Amino acid sequence: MSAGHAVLNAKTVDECIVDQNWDQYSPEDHDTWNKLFSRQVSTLKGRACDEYFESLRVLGLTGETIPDFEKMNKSLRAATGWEVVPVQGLIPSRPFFSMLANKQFPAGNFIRKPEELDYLEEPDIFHDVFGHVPLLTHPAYADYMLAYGRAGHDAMENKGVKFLARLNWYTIEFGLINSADGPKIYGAGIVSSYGEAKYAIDNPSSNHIGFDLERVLRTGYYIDDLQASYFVVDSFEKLFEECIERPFVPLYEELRDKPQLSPFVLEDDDNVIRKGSGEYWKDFPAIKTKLK
Ligand code: HBI
Ligand code: FE
Repeated sequence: MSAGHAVLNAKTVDECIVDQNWDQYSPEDHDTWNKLFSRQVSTLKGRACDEYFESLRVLGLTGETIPDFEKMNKSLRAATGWEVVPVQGLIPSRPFFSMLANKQFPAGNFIRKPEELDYLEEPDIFHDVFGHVPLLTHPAYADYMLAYGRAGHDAMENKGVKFLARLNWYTIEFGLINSADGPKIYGAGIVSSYGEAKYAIDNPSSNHIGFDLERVLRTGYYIDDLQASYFVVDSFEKLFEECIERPFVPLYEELRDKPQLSPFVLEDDDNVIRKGSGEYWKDFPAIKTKLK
């Protein structure tokens, strides 16, 4: 299977969709999926939320072979009406938001090479299907993803994509959720990452901050490193209520002139669940790449 490549010149949803070509995956591809899946399921034990493991069961996802989207979609549609649609890789924001607003999750159809096991530039089928797709079987989380997609077009018309990308980053990609024994992982970027799954929970470096919509919309991030702060929601229902009750467009106007906040610095009104030691990033050069 050829490596993925962004189709950022595509305009319409149809231009982004490809066949999964499940029969073209090589034995090496299936073996890579199997290795990633088995290692990550054991890494997530005790670190990911119960809802995530329940969603793997609902989807019937196992490590044997790369999932066939058509088969997987039967369980996903039955759970929440969502479906996974194969794309070549990252797609432009407009078709991306349109697909989410249509309960379609665009998943890369390629898998990383064995030598890329621990990090790759672009989301592959493991990041998308093991990371993002399972929780789409959870009704409240699926509703949040639908609302996120619907907010996308308004954001594009009102210079709000930067804010929505931060919301995406600190919930869909790197979110934590409270549980009886502390914050647990649900964000796809951590769920699908061997190193970050351990760092986010076990390593005392990072801050765990109670989710607050305005704080998240103003907080920048680095795309190429572990997080200095993670935001913790109480439940997916609460995340949905907090993010969907307030109209976003006026919020973009209100926040546009306020200074960007840093994930490296706690604010006085942060609901600090865990103050990080900062050990991990203490040697960061003073100016790393600009926070997004
Ligand atoms: N394309 N395939 C794919 N997957 C994503 O998660 C994705 C994308 N394009 C745009 C995008 N995410 C983000 O820029 C938006 O969340 C803002
Ligand atoms: Fe992702």
